[in-house]
Amino acid sequence: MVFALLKYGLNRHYPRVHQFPKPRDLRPSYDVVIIGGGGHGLATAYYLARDWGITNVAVLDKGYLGGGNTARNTAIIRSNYLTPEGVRFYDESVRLYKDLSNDFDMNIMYSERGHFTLAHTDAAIRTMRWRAEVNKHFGIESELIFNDDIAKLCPQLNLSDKARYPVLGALYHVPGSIARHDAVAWGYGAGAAMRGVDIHQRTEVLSVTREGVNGTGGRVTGVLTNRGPIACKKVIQAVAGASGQVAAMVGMRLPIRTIPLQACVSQPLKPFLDKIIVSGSLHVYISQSSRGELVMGGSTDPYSLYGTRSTLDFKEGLMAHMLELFPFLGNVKILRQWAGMTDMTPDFAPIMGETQIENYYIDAGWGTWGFKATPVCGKRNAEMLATGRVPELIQGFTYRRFHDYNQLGEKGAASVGH
Ligand code: PYC
Repeated sequence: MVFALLKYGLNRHYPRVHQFPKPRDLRPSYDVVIIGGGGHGLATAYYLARDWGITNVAVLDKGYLGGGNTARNTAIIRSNYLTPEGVRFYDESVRLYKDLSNDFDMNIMYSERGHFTLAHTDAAIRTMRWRAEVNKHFGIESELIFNDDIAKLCPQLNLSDKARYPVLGALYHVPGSIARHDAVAWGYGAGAAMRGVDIHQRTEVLSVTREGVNGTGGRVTGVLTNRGPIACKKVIQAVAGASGQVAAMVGMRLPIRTIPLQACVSQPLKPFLDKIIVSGSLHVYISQSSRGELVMGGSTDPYSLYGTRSTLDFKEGLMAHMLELFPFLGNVKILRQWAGMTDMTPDFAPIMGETQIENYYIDAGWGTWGFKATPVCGKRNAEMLATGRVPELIQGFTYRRFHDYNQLGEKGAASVGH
């Protein structure tokens, strides 16, 4: 505290200016092109510049910075996964998140809340116990608790045994947190741009140019955009919601289905809920933001679609389930509703790393869990692009697992009903 006061009080450059430099023209060539200016793409650019000194980098986005799923998620951060690969990966992300406000010198409003995944059946209790054991094995604070303890930690929750699906227990994950999602994108974007990375909005990639193409292989030489061609040494795609379409430009067919996920917020209420509550069986998740709004979502829509429209159906179903958990919220009004597009893989784990195209890398398959992976994706993508080696932490997420029957089986850790 004293050190921070001195550091800032005596610093002529404080408060630091977080403005983005003026957009530049497209350069004819870059070392690295990142397709997608959402959290993952911007974080990759940030760590490339900060940790590896690689700044001849372009981030291309067909819309605006952080305007896709980064702006549409419900900002939950956790590492209570089921597989060792998932737990270790998201644990690194949580650790990076905790320092992000300091790294950026900008408040991302990281708030540790504690995260409850409710179990309403014996089968769910078994999965929660399993997750708790895997988590503890990797030093992560998660445990299976029962209703006496739930009532102490979250007295607002309806724990009546007369409920339609009574709560039997919960996986309680202490580090579960929320953060301001836009601030995460701005922090990474500004940090990358201030170090010399070019961020080009409204710049759509129309095709990826390759040489030596034989079937689906070859080597990347550049991209063609709506603003002209760019030559480059390496390309990574990080375009949640459009992963299949962009991968198709290099002849890759991903095992992904794109499905809308809707969410909404209520009018602001006096703070009453300082925990994150999830029930996959009731298709509900909820937290209260620092503005007092209840941030809520349910299950994915029951069909594949490239669309972000909202439906009354979703809202009615979600509210009915919400009231089972919090019956006293009956008069609360909904303020806004929206949707994002989730790229679902068959094993509910992401696809990261190299592809069969030389120098073409992928960051995809983020389903309903992409926001929480933002820092670790940026950090490890940057390492991979800089060194040419796939970091051990993400090797399990290779697309090859679908050829080699090495799927991961992360479905039991999805918060969202499917
Ligand atoms: O995976 O924690 C999660 C989540 C919450 C809402 C959407 N995904």
